[in-house]
Amino acid sequence: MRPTNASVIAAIRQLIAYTQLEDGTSQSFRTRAYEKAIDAIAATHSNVAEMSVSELREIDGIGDATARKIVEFASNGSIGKVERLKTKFPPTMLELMKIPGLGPKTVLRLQEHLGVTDVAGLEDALDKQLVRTLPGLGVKSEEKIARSIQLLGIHSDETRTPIHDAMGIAARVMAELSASVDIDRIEYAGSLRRLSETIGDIDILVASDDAASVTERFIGLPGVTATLGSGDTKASVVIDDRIQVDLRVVREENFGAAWLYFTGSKGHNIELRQRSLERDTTLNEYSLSSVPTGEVIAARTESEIYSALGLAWITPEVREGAGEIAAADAGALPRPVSVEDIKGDLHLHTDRSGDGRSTLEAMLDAASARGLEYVAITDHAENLTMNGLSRAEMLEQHAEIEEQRVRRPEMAILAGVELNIDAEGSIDYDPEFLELFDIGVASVHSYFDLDTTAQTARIIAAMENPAVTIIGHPTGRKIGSRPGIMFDLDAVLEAAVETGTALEINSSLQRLDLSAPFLRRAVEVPGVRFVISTDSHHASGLSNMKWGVSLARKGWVRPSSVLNSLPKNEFLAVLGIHGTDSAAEGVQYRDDH
Ligand code: DGT
Ligand code: CA
Ligand code: CA
Ligand code: ZN
Repeated sequence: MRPTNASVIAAIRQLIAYTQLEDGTSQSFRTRAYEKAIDAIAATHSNVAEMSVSELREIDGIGDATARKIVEFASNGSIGKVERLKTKFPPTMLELMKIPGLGPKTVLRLQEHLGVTDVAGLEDALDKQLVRTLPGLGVKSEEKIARSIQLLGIHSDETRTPIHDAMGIAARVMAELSASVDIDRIEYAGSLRRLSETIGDIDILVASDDAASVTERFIGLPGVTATLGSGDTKASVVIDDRIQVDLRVVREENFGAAWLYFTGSKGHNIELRQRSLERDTTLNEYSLSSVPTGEVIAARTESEIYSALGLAWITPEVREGAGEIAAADAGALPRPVSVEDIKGDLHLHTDRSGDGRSTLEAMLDAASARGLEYVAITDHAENLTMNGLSRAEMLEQHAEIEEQRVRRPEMAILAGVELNIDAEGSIDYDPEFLELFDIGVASVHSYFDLDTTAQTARIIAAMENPAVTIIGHPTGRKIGSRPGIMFDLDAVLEAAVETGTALEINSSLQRLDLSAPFLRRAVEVPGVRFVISTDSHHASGLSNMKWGVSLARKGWVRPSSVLNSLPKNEFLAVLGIHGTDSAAEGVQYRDDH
């Protein structure tokens, strides 16, 4: 079977990492060409693995060298150059490059001078204070690297995968399996369904009457690099040398019981089983049955099982064995936020931002298609290196937004901005210019290394600025690659209430920021308001709203505390913006009081 575009992209990403090591820099002409090719493949609807070199070269963004590598990968399942470089640079060196502060140059020096090629070796070298002896490195960089390793929770035996990567692999495996064999239903379970930040293994559940065919196809899927075990109704494989995927096949009438069991968590399961025994019933992966008669009481859906246990269905994100069953029993679990609750998206970039990929028009089309009543266009402000917009560009955009308001009278289009919080908590532009915006999202994009006191102070200072409505991705963390800033959450929450600043729940699976543990603390503080935003850099990004909503559920966030669940007019009123339905008069959203 031909590899999918996702597998081709994964192969090119690996090629990029090895090329960076070969070139000793992350910014070479060659790696830029590969990156452009990835963008091009991501944008095409055809399967690039089925194309010839000349067909590939016709795609804008794919050059001759990359085209040849794609064809090579499509026919051999590997790229010769990567295989050669693997003998020179062990794959564990790629793990090292993910540590903040370790670029290809430093990783090469570690190998050359200290023989360090993996995280365990690096930790050892840090302990012996050897890293500071390398050219270009000192005590400070040594401390920074040690701190990154600690904060990221990277260990030499770390085998967990960031949810963003695991979700992509799960989606690919599920699509490929559904396409190759007849199944009644397919869903993911386990930590992935609970929206854990990192995933140990992916659990997939299939309903089918022909389990043997399903498991047989499963172990033969493209991307399978090892089979760990297989039987008639279950199998485990490794995908892309990277993550284990467990498959279970059940009959449709048992699907609910199996889905409940394999979603876990273990703690939740144990408490549920306890509760079921108290009712003279027994719960396992097949059904909930009566102890005295053995008769099946519920098995087909999760709801039927919860209901038989005297509970309303519990959303998977909160199934952590952390008090959710007692809360559900007492009717104290919040109603889970749903995508339908969300009426607007308040963090969107257009291609005016250096890292934005779609036009204003395309972003608004995507918002309309999703039925949104309002949006905020929040391109990067000028202080962000490379990606920010000058004042002149902002003014040009405001004119463009005016035109769109006339063409889309039903949608409130806010002229917003994503401001950069500097080390002291100041933001871009000046107060007069900032008055030209309807809404401001202020985010941390720099100075990740300040101490907790300084981080707390800069966030609070930003909240006190009248131009700031929302704090974007408050910690700035990227799961698995950047720890994010540390601040005093209680102080920040108090300031959020006092200043009426909303906290963003960023929907990107790489961020999931604020995190669920922080959200659970934030919901305890009366008056804290949230917004769930996608932070889209492409029109396709608006569909990530489902992850932000899922994160809000995991944080026990009530829909009523989510600002962008309000209908348009109420939302505009809360912001103190004069909404008007008459676009012809020229819409003025800004508050002039
Ligand atoms: P992971 O893979 O480490 O990210 O976390 P999970 O929760 O996906 O764990 P996994 O894959 O070992 O098992 C999937 C689910 O199956 C787990 O959440 C609950 C259920 N399960 C597995 N083993 C047991 C067990 O020994 N007892 C109970 N009650 N449930 C189990
Ligand atoms: Ca799992
Ligand atoms: Ca598993
Ligand atoms: Zn942004």
